[in-house]
Amino acid sequence: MLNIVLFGPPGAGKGTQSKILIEKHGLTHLSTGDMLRAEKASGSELGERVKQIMAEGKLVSDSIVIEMIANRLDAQSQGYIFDGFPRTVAQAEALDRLLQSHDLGITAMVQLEVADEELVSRLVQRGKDSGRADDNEETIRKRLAEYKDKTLPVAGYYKAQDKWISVDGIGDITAISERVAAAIEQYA
Ligand code: B4P
Repeated sequence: MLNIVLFGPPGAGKGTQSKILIEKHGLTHLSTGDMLRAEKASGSELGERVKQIMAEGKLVSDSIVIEMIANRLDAQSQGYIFDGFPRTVAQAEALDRLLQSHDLGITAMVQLEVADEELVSRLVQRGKDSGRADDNEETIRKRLAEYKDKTLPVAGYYKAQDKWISVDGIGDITAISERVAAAIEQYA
């Protein structure tokens, strides 16, 4: 069973590469960004609470995202892609505990490496195409700072477990997916 953490800064291609991996391996896609946007769109009380945090480019609290993930683990799943989660070391520790309680574990963490200016340019373009509120240059810079401060240490957490793989995330989407596939094969 494959359980992959797809990791990288905002705009690195996590959502894009997740779709390709899901088709190839029949995995369950768990994207905390998608879940939070769905909460916002539903107008729920939780959605109202996270709306402002996301618009400011900050991270939503660990307890909210951990609970969202815990509620979506499914005994029938053939494996998971964790997309945009864990984003803090506390989330990574909680994920390990959660998976262990189901006799599961993370197979590998794939980190997509992309330079900041390329990230900004991709996300500004997506903002124009999709109207996504947090894809404007000011918020993107804040999201990148939040990534470096709180999320990058998560790579060290998986390095210490010998589960970390770095993949060049610049170039053609298909070529990147081949790099990701080759990286995962070392662990599968
Ligand atoms: P996310 O939805 O996870 O947003 P993201 O980091 O921007 O990644 P995304 O998957 O959307 O982008 P992708 O790289 O695929 O999070 C949004 C917010 O939710 C966070 O800021 C935070 O507030 C909150 N949140 C989510 N999870 C959380 C957690 N665990 N804890 C706390 N808070 C949390 O794609 C970007 C663009 O690049 C696309 O337009 C794509 O088409 C393009 N692209 C992809 N690959 C490319 C390539 N090779 N070349 C050119 N363009 C490419």
